[in-house]
Amino acid sequence: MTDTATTTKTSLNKFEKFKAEKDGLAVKEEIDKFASLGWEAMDETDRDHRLKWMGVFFRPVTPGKFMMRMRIPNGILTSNQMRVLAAVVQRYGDDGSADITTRQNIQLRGIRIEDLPDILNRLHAVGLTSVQSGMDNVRNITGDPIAGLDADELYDTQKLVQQIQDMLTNKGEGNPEFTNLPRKFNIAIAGGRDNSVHAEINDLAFVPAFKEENKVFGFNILVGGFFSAKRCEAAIPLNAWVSPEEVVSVCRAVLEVYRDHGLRANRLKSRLMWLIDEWGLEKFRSEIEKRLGKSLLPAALKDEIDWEKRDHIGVYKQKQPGLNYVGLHIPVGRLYAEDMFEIASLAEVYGSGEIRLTVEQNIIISNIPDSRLATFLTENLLERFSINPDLLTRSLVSCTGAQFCNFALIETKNRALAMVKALEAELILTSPVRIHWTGCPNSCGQPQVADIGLMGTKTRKNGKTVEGVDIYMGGKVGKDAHLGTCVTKGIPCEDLQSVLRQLLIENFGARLREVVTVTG
Ligand code: SRM
Ligand code: SF4
Repeated sequence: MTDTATTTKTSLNKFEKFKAEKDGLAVKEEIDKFASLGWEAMDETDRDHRLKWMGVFFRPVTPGKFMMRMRIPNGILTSNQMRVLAAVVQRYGDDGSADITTRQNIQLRGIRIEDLPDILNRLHAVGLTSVQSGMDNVRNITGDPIAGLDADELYDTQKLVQQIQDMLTNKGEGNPEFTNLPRKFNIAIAGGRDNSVHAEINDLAFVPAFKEENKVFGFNILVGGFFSAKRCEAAIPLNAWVSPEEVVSVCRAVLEVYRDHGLRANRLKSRLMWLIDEWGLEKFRSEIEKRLGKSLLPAALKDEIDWEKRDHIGVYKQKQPGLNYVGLHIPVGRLYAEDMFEIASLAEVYGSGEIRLTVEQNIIISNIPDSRLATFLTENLLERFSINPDLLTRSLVSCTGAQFCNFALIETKNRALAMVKALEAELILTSPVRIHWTGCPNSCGQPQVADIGLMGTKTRKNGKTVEGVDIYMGGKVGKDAHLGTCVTKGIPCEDLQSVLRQLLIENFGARLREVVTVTG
């Protein structure tokens, strides 16, 4: 490791200390031991922290029932893989469920430590991995959810995303080169014109851009985007343009610079942007060039993000003649084993077995021939996972919240769903309004990208502390993406419906439904 890491040793925080004592990935070799010991007898640092290097999260809210965060590169998996994930949660009955995450990924719930060896074997057998998906590692790498299907795409991101994941996880086996970053790290690659990955909120993002009068394709690079309780920033241009072939080595170079020089003393100031602040963009850029062993080309004058963001819900023609992809709305991303088996079988019976996930926590089934489409659309599952949901439901996103997350200040997913249903019952809307819920200032539910973002807080009402939200507005996605800001603080959740009703009427063209009074 690094000169910076050595010089900061005097001020190591508890996380840096335990990482220095034993690398998180070391627990990979101890899974059998943990399984026979049981969660209560395990070393607490291994259990509560290091297991996250294997994607396994101790949940203080549900002790003994762990969460497992997968890696699903570009959000694409096979029906066979989905079935294996379904079987994993099925064995936990009512405790078992799965969530599609805001990083195009899947988290499994109810996991028992004694089952881990078997689960990891099963995942391995179908080419799935959960390695390095938590703590100070690179999170699931997002790519265009309709990569390879979209007639209008500029670049098919699938292979690149997989190559980056393979580089940083050693093809899913774990790669100690990148298991001790100063903090988490997010990477995204946009392949279309609508920025479907929210490039601007990633530590490192690649957005399509042409050079030489639209003749040579590549990516402009954005760096330093992140949300945290302390600070939220949109990514800034690095003033660099790379060809697709250079993306993996640039990811490696940026990660090496961050690993070796990122700030480690204060975890609240460890994300990449803090290093960029300290160094200035020029020095940061030149350190990346040193690692690459060559100069970076300046950014293309403009990037190609010039569309409004699509949500992919509904039926769409693919670029392959005669084939369609269909986006199903999964309410707040929550799935149960039966749903997952059903989705897998629909993807096989009607499509090619491919299933895709979106950062809006929904699912796309691809490669459905025209001849099978009408029958597919009559399937019962589409009543629950609609292709044409109501306009608030359609764009609803929610983080995990208090049901499983000990950071949460409020319950989110159930409340979010109940709230949009109540608002839809009283309002007529003309277009979707993107409402994002997040249970605490960590912002996993990305309230800053929403039309209306709701961030959990505690507030006072009638002399009592109650669950409430801070309201964010103005988040813009797609072209000209920018972050929303906090407009109102501390609205008690029990008063929220009327506040949202008013916001929707005043800012989003909603109208009250006529109330018909029946007399006599
Ligand atoms: Fe997150 C921590 C859930 C996307 C910012 N996040 C957590 C933990 C692990 C906290 C914990 O141990 O309980 C949550 C797990 C709860 C659980 O049981 O599910 C958690 N984050 C999630 C997910 C599942 C929300 C969701 O419902 O979709 C998302 C999983 C993504 C994935 O597949 O890897 C998730 N988290 C995000 C995002 C959004 C994104 O990446 O686009 C952010 C903001 C963007 C960013 O990171 O810059 C985000 N999560 C955080 C933070 C604040 C990071 C910071 O620098 O301070 C924390 C707290 C931390 O890391 O210390 C956090
Ligand atoms: Fe948990 Fe807070 Fe993230 Fe929601 S935003 S999942 S409550 S850490």
